[in-house]
Amino acid sequence: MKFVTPAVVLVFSPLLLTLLPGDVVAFSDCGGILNEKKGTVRSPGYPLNYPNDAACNWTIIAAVNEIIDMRFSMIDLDGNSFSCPDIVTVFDGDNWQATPIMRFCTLLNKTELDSLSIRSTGNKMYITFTSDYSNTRKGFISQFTAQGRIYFD
Ligand SMILES: [Ca+2]
Repeated sequence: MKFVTPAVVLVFSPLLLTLLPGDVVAFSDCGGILNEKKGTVRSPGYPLNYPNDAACNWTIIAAVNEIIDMRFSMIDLDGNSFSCPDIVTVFDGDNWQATPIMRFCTLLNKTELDSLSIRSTGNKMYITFTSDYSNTRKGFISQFTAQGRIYFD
């Protein structure tokens, strides 16, 4: 009996190490409908790397007389100025046919993140995230706030 515990550890720890950054664990936070006044949208698994082959979409719905302000505090995606295998897009509406506000597929530094201004014109915002079959990174995290249409910064 005294050998059971070490045997279990030996069997399972390589499996756990394999799964941690991988495909199975992370999908619980992949998309949804959000109608809170404030909330968070982040890549699946964050702050671990996002999985390959992810396809997530979030719809934020504010009150009729509100707009949505979104601030990203981290964007780190697999991509560069030549190719965008993993991509986040924010749309000014509630589906992918709405006007895109902004699209990301690389690493942004703090100055770049701070300079972003992402606001809907209406009370809905739609965010998509897709990753391809290889190379994952930290992903992204953002906070959204529903605000009255007339406001001062
Ligand atoms: Ca990738």
